[in-house]
Amino acid sequence: MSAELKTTDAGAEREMTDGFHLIIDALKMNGVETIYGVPGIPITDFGRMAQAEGIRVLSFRHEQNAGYAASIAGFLTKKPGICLTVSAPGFLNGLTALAHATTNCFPMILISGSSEREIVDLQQGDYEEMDQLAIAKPLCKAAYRVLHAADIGIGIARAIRAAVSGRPGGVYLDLPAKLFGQVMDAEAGRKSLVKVIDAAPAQIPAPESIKRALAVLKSAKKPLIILGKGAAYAQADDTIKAFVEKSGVPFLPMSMGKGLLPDTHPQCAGAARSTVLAQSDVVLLIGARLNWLLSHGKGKSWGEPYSKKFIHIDIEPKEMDSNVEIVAPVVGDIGSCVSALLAGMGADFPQPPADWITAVTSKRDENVAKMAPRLMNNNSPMDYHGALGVLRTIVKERPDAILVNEGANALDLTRGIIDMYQPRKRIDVGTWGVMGIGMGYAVGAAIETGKPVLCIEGDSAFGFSGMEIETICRYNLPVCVVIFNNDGIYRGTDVNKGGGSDPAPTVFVKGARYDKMIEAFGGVGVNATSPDELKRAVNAAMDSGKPTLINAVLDPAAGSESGRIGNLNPQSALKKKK
Ligand SMILES: Cc1ncc(C[n+]2csc(CCOP(=O)(O)OP(=O)(O)O)c2C)c(N)n1
Ligand SMILES: [Mg+2]
Repeated sequence: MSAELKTTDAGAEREMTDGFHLIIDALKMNGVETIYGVPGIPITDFGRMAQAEGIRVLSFRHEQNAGYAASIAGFLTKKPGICLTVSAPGFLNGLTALAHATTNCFPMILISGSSEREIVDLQQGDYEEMDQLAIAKPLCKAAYRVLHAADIGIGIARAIRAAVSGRPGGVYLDLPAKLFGQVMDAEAGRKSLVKVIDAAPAQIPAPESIKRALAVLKSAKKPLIILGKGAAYAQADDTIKAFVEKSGVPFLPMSMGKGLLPDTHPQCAGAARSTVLAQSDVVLLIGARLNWLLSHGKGKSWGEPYSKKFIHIDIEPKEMDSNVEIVAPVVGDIGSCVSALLAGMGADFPQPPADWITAVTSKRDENVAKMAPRLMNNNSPMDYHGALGVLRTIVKERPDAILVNEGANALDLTRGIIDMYQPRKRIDVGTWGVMGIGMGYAVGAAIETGKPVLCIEGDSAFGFSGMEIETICRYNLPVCVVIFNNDGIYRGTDVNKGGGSDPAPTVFVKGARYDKMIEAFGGVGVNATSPDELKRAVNAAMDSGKPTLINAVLDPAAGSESGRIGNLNPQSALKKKK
């Protein structure tokens, strides 16, 4: 613990400490090793001191990216990722990532300095005045403010527990500027710190819920398991694999659930998605919500009017019956629930009917075979399939690398084409389909895992966090960014229908050379015009570990409106005008 001697009014020498050091001590006591943030008043000195005390303090160019790094750190480690921001504008920049963490159920704490309470509350116009606590509250799982140095220990303990227990999420911790300088007796300070014991206690499912779930699964003629990112988060990889394999049931991984079992596993139904969704009769959801990503569990893609039964494993009871009836809710943490299911299966759990397995595997094999020749083209300029064909092989050869992915076509086609082999290796836009996670995730993943990172980025997607390539170079992180440059959002061929000189809203500078950006910071830039060139450049980057940015020149006409979700664009009830 850091403290110093001070002479009190009574003249006696006492060891004293302050808010700065109590926060650092509380974080360290609870295992926080890294802070992601942007410095400024009132947290500049705090960052310096935290670094001096052995916490890794990573400084970004924009708080949103620091926040995304913290959020993915939470997903990858099951410990809250910490983002540190200045008041008002810095806080607001970080808030998007905090809301993103909450929506995606990632544990994260946004710690923000704030201005003088007395002035803020009377709205007297303080430097960066804002009632941050009130603004954060509706956007996160919990929000707290600490006013007294003696409460720092309990405040940080509450924030940590709130972030990781139950369904994880984002927590806001408001630290007014005055708090940092508050002084108190060091011994009392030491005693005020709280080490959080069992921050995310196991939540054991009710035995009858397990029996019910197994009975429903047993009755299935066409069962399906869906693995969501909650299943990946749980770090119950061996139990989940054992359960899925023992059941013999085809499984469908959601985007960030890919790799829990390899996409090449004989039971993987990823390439037969529409068939299994429409035709299954019993669906077991493990850490996957029936939100828009699964068409809310109803409608044409689920084969309606044909109906099916859902078994749902989730830690949040409110998730049950959120969109459709759940006939077998299993509420608890995923590790405990799946262990209980596995134990309850006994030795002679029936395998799914052979005709269902044959139907699923033949559809999958047919789709995989259909795709294969498209992935082998060496066209220049490239199309998505040619570029992804080589990247797919690179990921296969380097299964422990982390894949970051965002864009529209760049996202959907990568997700469909690139097989994953290990859990928590694919990290992407998540529940909101948000652009901007790219470089923040890359930094967070490289720091937290020590593994090489490959980012596959749409040219628009990259732009949201592009300045962080300086951060990547500054910390010399093993990150290779591939930009699928098709000159715009969805594609680069739109024209201004008004006929003026402005380009269409979806179109960017033609023939942009993103590779030159990283050269400004000492990284390696490559312009790749064919799959062969792309392959060479990515392999070199992954071998060297040097920060690299590859401008992959795609045909501007490659890509479709909104990738795979063009159907979500609103259409007028009126006939289209010319
Ligand atoms: C924060 C945010 N702003 C805007 C969007 C809307 N949006 C969806 S995809 C996309 C970019 C798609 O273009 P690109 O990344 O170049 O991928 P492409 O389809 O061209 O491969 C945008 C702007 C979003 N999802 N998130
Ligand atoms: Mg694009």
